Amino acid sequence: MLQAARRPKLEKLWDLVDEYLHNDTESIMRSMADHFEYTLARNKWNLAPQSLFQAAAYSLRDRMIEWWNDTQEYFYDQDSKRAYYMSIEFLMGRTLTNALISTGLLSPYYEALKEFGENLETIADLEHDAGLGSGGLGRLAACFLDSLATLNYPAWGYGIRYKYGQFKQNIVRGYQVETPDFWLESGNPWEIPRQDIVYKVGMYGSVQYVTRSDGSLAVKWEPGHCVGAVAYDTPIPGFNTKNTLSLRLWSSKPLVDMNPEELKADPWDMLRQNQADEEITSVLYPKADSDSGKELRLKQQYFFSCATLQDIIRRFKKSNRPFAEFPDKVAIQLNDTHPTVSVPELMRILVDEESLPWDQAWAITTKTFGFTNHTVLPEALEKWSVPMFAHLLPRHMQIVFEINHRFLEEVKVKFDCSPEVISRLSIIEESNPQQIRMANLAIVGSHTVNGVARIHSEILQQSVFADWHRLWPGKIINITNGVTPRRWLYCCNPTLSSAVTKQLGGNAWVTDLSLLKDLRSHITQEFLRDVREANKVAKERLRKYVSKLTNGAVDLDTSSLFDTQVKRIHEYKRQLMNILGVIHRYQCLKALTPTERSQQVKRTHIFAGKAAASYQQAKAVIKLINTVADVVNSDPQTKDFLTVVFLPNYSVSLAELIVPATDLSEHISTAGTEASGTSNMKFAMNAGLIIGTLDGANVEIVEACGQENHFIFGATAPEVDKLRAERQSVAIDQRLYNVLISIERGDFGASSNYRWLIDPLWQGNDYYCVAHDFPLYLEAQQCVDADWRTPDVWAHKTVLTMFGMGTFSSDHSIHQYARNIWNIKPARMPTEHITTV
Ligand code: NBG
Repeated sequence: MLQAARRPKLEKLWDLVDEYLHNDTESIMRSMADHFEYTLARNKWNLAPQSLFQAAAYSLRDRMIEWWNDTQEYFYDQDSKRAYYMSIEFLMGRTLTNALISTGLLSPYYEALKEFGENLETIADLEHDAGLGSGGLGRLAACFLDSLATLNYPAWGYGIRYKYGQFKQNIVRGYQVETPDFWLESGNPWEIPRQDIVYKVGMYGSVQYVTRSDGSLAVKWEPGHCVGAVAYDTPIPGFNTKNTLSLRLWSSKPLVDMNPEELKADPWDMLRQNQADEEITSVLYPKADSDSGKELRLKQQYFFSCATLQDIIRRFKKSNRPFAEFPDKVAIQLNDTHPTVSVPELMRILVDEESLPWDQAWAITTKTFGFTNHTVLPEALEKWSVPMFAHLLPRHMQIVFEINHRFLEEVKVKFDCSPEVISRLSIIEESNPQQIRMANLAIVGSHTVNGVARIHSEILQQSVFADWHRLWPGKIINITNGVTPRRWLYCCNPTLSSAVTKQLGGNAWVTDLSLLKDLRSHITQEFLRDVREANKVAKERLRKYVSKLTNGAVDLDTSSLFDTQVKRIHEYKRQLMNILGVIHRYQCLKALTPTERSQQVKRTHIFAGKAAASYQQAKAVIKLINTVADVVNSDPQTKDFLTVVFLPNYSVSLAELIVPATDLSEHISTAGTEASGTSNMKFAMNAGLIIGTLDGANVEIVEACGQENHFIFGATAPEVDKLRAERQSVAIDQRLYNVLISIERGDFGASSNYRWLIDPLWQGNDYYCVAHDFPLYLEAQQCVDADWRTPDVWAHKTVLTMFGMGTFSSDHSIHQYARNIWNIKPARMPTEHITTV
């Protein structure tokens, strides 16, 4: 608790505060009862399970706050350099079980809830997922926070507190229907609103030139409008350490006093303006199909960048250091291009507000930022139109032009670049209207750029960012993604975790996953049995979930092979190829005699994932999967051998259920398109096998676990390039032909539903190489069936896979970021208060 030396006043108060809360069952029950009565204002007559969840969460939050305050003070005392992870998405999922396990308080809470007549699992299920992200990028940010805390690095996460997270997906007659996800409906007990931490964020207005006291000329931005950014903090506990970090999310609010001229306006206009201010942080990825939608997205990016930088600078200034030392104390990571407007914002603060000369400000800026690229898809490389940017952020526009001008001058002098190269390197694209290329700005403004898997970083170096790689060799590096083994093995698969702990004689592997490799050389029969048992338990859990979801209509056969593809629905991920393969299997089954059929491998094909609301092709895939499921599951000839399910509303907590129950997971993107993928790591860590292409992190996973243990197929990235360059039209394989004809015929409802999917294949307009890879995919699936028929072979492969996953922990990735990009060191607080799990 706060050190005596820094307790200026209220000695009495500190004496009282200095007592830590107790962690025995009875004290926890007492804390919960207090919250029940005083925080939730409930009485014993209305003890709803939801309030029990909240009381548990509040009481646990109290305990985390103690360690969290200590941690912040410890970092301050250590004068540690801190890393700041800026991300527009944090896909946190649920918190309760994870936080209990990290803090070592699982058993007293389990007992406490039992005393109250409830089961911890049931209570944990009541928590609403925090779905402030759409996929891998946001979930990676959440895994990284867990690792940063666990490894005791001084770090903060910064993002946006959206009122509505990623939409809720409903399936109506097979179609995806989106409804808003009001995740805060029952409140969010984990967050602490900091109404006292509010920053002013300016927008619009004009740029003035003013004379400083020394006679020099300064530029001053006079914003036309200001909004407030309020901090909401969530404690992030580390596993088996007291260190507890902060995720600070910003929420927008009106700042009437800051906009005095608006005070005179009509009160109704003012109200509308206030609502518009609040809307800045309403929803994740507002629709960008109109100019106002685009402006709102840019506003969100600037809003959170501006508030975050003010916060970081305020903290830095407490140490009374000169700005030259800023990069010695601050490392900021730009998670993809969304926070890139931070580069001109830091320049504006340093030059306009702190009066630093441009060159010094630029040196500070570029030593501070690192930039991670998460995709090679051209549509995801963000651009903003210059007129829109200049209207919203006039001063930043000037700064971006100046950065670009100086950069291009330097390039021309130092390097002999052709005009084409110069125009590709330019931050400004000379289109009509001109566009700002945010990736170029991020590269110029950062000292290091990284890709997220080896093949992805190579593609960045050799193609997407090839000019930059020639310009600054060594600047683009690779740090392969990872996932946290706490959530993705220890918590979500307790049976398998216990088996590993038993094998290794302790749970040190939870924070050092590389220990798994020691088990590779002596696989025991007992362990193989344990792995099978864990898989059975997980499958049974999923069976119950699906049965409840479908009101008993779908009862999964847990002895069947569970083949899973769960991720965002996108053409490049090729869920289409998967479902076409399922139709082929269905056709094969139909053609067999009952005796032959009974000898086939029984399979359950599981799909889940959301399609972006305006993405027609992806939505058509969802409709096709659901219709195939209806047909296949109700066909008396096949239903005992083949089941297809689409689980609606894919989320972190649904993944926690699906991952441990999966035998085979599909990562079948067209080679060269998936930057990394992280669910591949989750499945493999849970002893699942992979059917996949040599894309993203699959390449490294199969290298680590043995390619012979997985089912790798399809064109490689260079082959895909060649296919595309030569515009080779691939002949349609007979099996694919039969499948397409069946869809055309209306076997799965009106074929007009699937025009988006089928016509390009008939026309040979097959950018994602589905027709090329389809026969190879079917062959790989045949190999899967063959291995599944010999359970011993299968079991060995699963175990070898799991034991090969040591380097795919996010801990491993975070150590590399800390060493190779941020230059930060762990700062672990003394551990006397840890209760072990
Ligand atoms: C995604 C990639 C994935 C990758 C995650 C995390 C975006 C923009 N990119 O392949 O598609 O695993 O980022 O790096 O969401």
